[in-house]
Amino acid sequence: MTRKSLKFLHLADLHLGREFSGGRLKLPYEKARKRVREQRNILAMAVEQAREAAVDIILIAGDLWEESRLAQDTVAFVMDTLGAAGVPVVISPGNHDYHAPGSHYSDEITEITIKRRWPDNVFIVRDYDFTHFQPPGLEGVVITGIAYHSNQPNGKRRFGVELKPPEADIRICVVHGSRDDHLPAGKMITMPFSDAELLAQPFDYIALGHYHRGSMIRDEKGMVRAAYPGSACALAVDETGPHGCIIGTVHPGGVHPSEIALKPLDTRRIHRLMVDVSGLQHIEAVEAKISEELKLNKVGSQDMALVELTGTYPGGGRMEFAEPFINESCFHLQIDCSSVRPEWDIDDGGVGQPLTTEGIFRERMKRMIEEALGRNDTSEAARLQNALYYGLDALHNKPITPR
Ligand SMILES: [Mn+2]
Repeated sequence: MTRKSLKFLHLADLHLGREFSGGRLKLPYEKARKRVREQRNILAMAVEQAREAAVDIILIAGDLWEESRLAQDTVAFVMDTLGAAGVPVVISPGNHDYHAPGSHYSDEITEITIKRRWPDNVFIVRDYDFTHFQPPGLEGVVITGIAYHSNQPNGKRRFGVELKPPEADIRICVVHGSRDDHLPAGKMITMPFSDAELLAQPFDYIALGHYHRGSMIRDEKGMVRAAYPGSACALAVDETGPHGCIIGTVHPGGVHPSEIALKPLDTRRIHRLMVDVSGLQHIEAVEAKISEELKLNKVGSQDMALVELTGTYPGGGRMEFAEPFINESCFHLQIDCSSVRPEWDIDDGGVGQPLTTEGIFRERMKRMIEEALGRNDTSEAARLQNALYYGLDALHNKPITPR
């Protein structure tokens, strides 16, 4: 029998065990707990999708969980969920869900901790070198995978040499690694590769994991030969847009772009907006402008948003938003006012001799601020800056608001 195609569901970077509190979104405890359950549900939804789309195989390209932060019951949940998939599931462990003698991809460990072994349909790649196998029931298909043994940077260029998987109609590789020239800021480099290195390999499709933003790599014929689905669940403030898994159909030679798509699974999205408050004079106006921007950017009631305010405002970044405004705008609204400057521009003018009381006051304070900065005394400089603004408010008969 010659196999003409294989339908797959490709998932990566779910990061079960991640706590959602902290970070720039600052989710409070109750909302973070809710996200933890939603995140687990995404795995169940992926398996449900696999069933609905009648895929032949599920490919998990690493960071399914964080070995160092696993909740007691996560492994049993994962075993039950993947065990019920009804099709082979291949896992290539990544840097966060590395396979080691003491980690939960080891049957010896799960036998001790939860008295169970991994289900028969789940194939965990446990070799630290490329290994190849034919999944049972899928004639003509060969899968190649490789495991991480720790959460450490790994600069080895594994795709720098030509790999030699056994002959098959369709050959797939499942791997966690870093695409050159696309490394997000602050991301660890693990098993780096270039597009050219990947495309030179004899795989029809390479299921990638590690980068939390999705992308596809096409060959010169326009066929998709590798892809990152991105994180299955929106985890941090820069993970905007839809998050989920890839469903595709691979043929010998690759995946036609019309036969591969991201299937969103996360029911919430993260939005990041900048709003300029210059010219607004009261908090109600600021709230109205933020509401308008949320609407323009289609922030849904179930979504999360970080709004970064810029520009100038009478009191600077000191703003107190009404509770109903914060609570009712969407699931979670975080407003960062730290970049808003008071409306006094202390850098204006300053040419020649100051002629007015205000001019002398500005010059004197600016000099003191510079001297404080010269001593690297930033807190003194900040205090003097506040004093300058208080003084300017007073000289102009403006209300003095605490900074
Ligand atoms: Mn990773």
